[in-house]
Amino acid sequence: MTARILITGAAGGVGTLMRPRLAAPDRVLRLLDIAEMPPAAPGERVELVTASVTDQAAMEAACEGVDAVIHLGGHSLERPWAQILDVNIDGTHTVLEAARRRGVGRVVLASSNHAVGFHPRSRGEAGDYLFPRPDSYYGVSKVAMEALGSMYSSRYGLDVIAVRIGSCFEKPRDTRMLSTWLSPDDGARLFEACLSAPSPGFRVVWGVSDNTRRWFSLDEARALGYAPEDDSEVFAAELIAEQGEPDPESLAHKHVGGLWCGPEFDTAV
Ligand code: 15L
Repeated sequence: MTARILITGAAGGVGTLMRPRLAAPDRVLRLLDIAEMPPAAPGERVELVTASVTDQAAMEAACEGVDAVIHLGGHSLERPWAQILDVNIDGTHTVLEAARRRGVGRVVLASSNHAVGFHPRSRGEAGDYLFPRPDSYYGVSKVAMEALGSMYSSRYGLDVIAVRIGSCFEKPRDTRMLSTWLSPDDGARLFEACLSAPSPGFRVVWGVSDNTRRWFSLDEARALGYAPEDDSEVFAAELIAEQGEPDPESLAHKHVGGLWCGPEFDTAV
């Protein structure tokens, strides 16, 4: 039987990178977003749904006949509290509740390093299940996402995996991302592991490539079956030539969340 995977926020950065990479002959990707998405290419097995993750009825309809949800939808940067509350926190509740009501057994949640952004880097590698220390309202929403995922797993038996994504872009954009980069191909490998691991229950894993300068543990992700193949080090010489050697005392490198821990992010209201 063909598997059907619902991807929320499919028009966003990570969604766009995952669309071609999660395609498979025996799979239909149901892509949901409020933003416009490129139409299906010839032979591409996708269904496009225009809806908001905050719309309960639309989310239930989108969950119909779905085997798993990858929830990427929501604001991906800092926003005023009301917007974070509505789209990221209430939206995640809406998605999980829709999955539960429609009998979807597995939900993969796009959490973020900003859920634990204020952890000082001086403590060494950030382990799995690090206690929340959000650096922003956005980070608070990722903590809430993990809490909601935990509750839906414990109370209703859903398999829920929260991925604390580092920085998922085509290439690392600065020297911090030499540590936090999740290559798009490794991102797809990690999501595949999240989709196929037998009965994972509730897990929190780091979403990062096997970077030489990695700050995050890969133990729990590997336990799910993730086998990363990429390392940001191939971009190191170029980035360091442009931006200088990373200074552990600088704002960008002092805490897990980098610049998000600085005054620039004090302004959200
Ligand atoms: C995130 O969670 C953001 O969505 C993304 O835009 C990056 O800022 C990333 O974290 C990061 O920390 O590099």
